[in-house]
Amino acid sequence: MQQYLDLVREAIAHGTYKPNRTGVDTLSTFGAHYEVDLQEGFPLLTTKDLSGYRWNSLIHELLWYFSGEEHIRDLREETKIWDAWADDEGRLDTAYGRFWRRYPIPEEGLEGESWPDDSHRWVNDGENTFDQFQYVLDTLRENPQSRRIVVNAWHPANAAVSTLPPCHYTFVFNVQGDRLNLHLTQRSGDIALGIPFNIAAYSLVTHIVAQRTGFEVGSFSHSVVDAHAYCGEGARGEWYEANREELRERMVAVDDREGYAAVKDWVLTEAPAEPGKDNADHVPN
Ligand code: UFP
Repeated sequence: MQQYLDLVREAIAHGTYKPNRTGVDTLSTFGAHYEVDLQEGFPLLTTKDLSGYRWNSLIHELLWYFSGEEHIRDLREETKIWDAWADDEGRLDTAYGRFWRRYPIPEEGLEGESWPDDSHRWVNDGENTFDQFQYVLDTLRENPQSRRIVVNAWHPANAAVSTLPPCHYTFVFNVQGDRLNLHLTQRSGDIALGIPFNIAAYSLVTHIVAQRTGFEVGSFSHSVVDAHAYCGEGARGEWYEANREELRERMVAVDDREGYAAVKDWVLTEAPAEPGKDNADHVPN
């Protein structure tokens, strides 16, 4: 997928060298955007192995989102991807599905505001929460021209204290003719590790919802506010900074897969990794 390789090139050639909370520095770009026509095929990148356990993890993670659970007690039987973020009882301080299916409604709204109450079909029984996904399915069936078909996983008060607030935090469905499109906004994207999974997961969501609501699948459109490639910590990070110009020249000259592989080999050969800190996995390949 050329758009993905352009994202890699843009970050490595022109990105800002940027330390961050992880301690592994990044080359970062602001405001990446691309669009994929899902009629032309499924965007499962081949630059990263997304088969076997990784594909299964993606499916189980998605099913877990749809379940609306705020804990990983069932999910962790299938995949370990969320284990590090959960407490001993399996609870997470931020879980996407909990917001997709059970977004909190204020106990007391301000005067003049409208909120659905218990008798409303999108409010879950027994708790004051709103099912955004049911709203999406119903609206696509009843009022498909709506421009309000939004799912929001971002809760500002939760995000302010969460150890990992949502990265892919909001998406919008949009119908054009008989095609169903999805636009995802992501605040932060690891180009090498996270983004290939994010592309596949939301393309799958588009397919699932299109099938459930009787639309043809349309496009997946993706905006990433901070799209970054992790480059290294310690000595490797310093090497990146010292060799920015040459790295930029080599990246700009690349126009095919082999070219990318050659730059990666050059980086891994030239850049000293500190013992135990070889982050080759993070180098886009
Ligand atoms: N990240 C992704 N996609 C995801 C996800 C995380 O790329 O779906 F959950 C990456 C982005 C970033 C890190 O490198 O994880 C989260 O760190 P921060 O919260 O500091 O942005």
